[in-house]
Amino acid sequence: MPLPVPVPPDGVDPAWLPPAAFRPLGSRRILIRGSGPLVDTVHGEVAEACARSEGRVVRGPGPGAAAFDLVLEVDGVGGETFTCGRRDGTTTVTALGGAGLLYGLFHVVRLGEEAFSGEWAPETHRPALALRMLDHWDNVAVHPVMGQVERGYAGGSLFWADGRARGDLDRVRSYGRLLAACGINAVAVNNVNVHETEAHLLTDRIGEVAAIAAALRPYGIRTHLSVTFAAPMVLGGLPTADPLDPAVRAWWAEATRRVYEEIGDFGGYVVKADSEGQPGPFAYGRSHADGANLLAAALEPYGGTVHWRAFVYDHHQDWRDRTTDRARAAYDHFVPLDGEFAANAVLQVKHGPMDFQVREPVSPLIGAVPRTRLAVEVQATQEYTGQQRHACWLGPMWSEVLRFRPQGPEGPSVGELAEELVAVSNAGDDPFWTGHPLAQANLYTFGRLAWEPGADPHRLLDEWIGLTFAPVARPTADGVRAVLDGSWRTYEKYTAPLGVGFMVQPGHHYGPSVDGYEYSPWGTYHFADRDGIGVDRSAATGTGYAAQYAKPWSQTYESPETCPDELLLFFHHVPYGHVLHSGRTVIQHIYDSHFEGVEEVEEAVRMWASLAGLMDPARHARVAERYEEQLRSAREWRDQINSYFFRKSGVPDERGRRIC
Ligand code: GCW
Repeated sequence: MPLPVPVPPDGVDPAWLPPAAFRPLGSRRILIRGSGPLVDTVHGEVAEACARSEGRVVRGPGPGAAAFDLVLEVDGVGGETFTCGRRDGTTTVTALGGAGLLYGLFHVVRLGEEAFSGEWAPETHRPALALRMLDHWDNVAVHPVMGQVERGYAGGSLFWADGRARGDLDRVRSYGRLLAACGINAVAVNNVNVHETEAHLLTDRIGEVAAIAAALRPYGIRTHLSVTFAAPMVLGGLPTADPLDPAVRAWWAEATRRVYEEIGDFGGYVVKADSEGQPGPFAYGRSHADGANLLAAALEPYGGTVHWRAFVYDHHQDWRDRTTDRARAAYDHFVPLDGEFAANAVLQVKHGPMDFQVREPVSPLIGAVPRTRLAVEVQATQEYTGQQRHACWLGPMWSEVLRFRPQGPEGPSVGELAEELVAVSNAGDDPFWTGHPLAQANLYTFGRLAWEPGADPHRLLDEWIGLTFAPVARPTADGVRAVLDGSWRTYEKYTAPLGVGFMVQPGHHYGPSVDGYEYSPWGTYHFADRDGIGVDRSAATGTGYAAQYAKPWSQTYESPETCPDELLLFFHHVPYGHVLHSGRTVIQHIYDSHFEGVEEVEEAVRMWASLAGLMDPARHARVAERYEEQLRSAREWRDQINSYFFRKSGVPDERGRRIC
């Protein structure tokens, strides 16, 4: 039986699955072979596309493939792999399982007319990373400071409303469909900061999680849950959450058994422990391996996984203390535990050592735990990259991370070392899903990169443009590409310079405040004085962080002479007159890049205006409105940063531009 395609509520943007994207497929004669729930989903998709465009679909063994333009068949025992080729006028997708067929179908949609022209030998497509996951930092209850979605810039939660799981889950089904179309296969439905209400999702409110899981399942997505390490105390009334206490172990085993009674294919737990006030094993003198293995043991009988976050650092640092370096923390905590984690425990590591800044080196932890399963975490929600008010396409940044080779040029890339890729989701109940319609490109690119970490992100951007604006005309494609392509570097230019990071307003993290975190306990400093700026993280004279890397990176980063310009102030404290590889001094680079960054935003605003009339007016208007704010904000960044450094250094701009 075909499963009907979910219909999102009126006014919700179709994102990268507009009906027009299905037209090439929908006008064909299509045969579907195979059975099972995901094949029913594929059947529903194809039936709807055909009904719209006068195609024809047959389900069953079929009368010989030659009579069809497209054959979608399952031939195997399961899995996500599919093969696609074209011969004698028939395109064939052969998948190992229902999930593979679903991904094969969306592959054909992406190819469009190309899927039905010429001939090509069968090509096999399989995801490089087994788990491609979104973590939602959604709260059930609206948090007094953070709102409903922590660091959420796209309205309220997709899953939770009025204090409980949404009754109408059509929007969630549509979300699952969008995610499947870019290759995502797992979702964690609540914030890693687990507050009191949300703690109960694990036990007495698991039925609500089950309802969400049921809505996502038809699109091949497994549901995960963030849990508090203190659950045995908070929910079970035990006097301790000590991971080695038998009563604690029994409590987790029983709680987990009940979870699987409700959700047979439950993915597992996500845990933020001993981090920013969340409880963890340190309170009992136990290690993070003890903590993770406790939950791993409870999940093991059912095939579940615990995602244990490595974001553990001291957030009560004394800013006067120059020896403590937050960047070192994840490596220092977790490298000694390599080899101690259970087989179903995955260490989830932020891609950089600090916190999702516009520019950071790759976390040295990623290359240093060969006996630990790794998930790399990126942030699609743009906490530090414009909060979905600024257009900032992060594809190139994530791609750089995934291609980096932590053990040196001959060693494996991050995309090869990681088993899984996780993004903090940027979606909410906003009609455009992501607040800024162009931020949809981040979600899409993330999913596709998780499938194929070596892919050229620019190709993925073109894919997104082709689908989202289908049928896309040249000027629209060129215009959208022009405003997004370099938008990450543009953002970098007008914000904190040369990898130094932060300089944001405390708390909400939007907009400039150069010294906002300079005398705070959060470990995020730039140390600017009248002579220079930057953090000395060298082994010779600094915090020693550079030595956490394998060669050659430890050497590359150790010296200001070899350190790449864009990371210079992350690794070194240098005088304003220090000459970069670019030939410019640091201070002149600060001035120039800030003027350039704003000019680039001005150019993007003009480009966007020229696209009026070429697309859905509501989408155009929403982006135009966001650009007004981006331009205002970029000018504010430019002027505050330039004035600050002019006043500190007393060095005038070589080009005599206006700096207040
Ligand atoms: O970047 C920080 C954010 C917190 C977030 C934390 C984390 C969920 O400011 O809001 O908490 O990272 O990743 O745990």
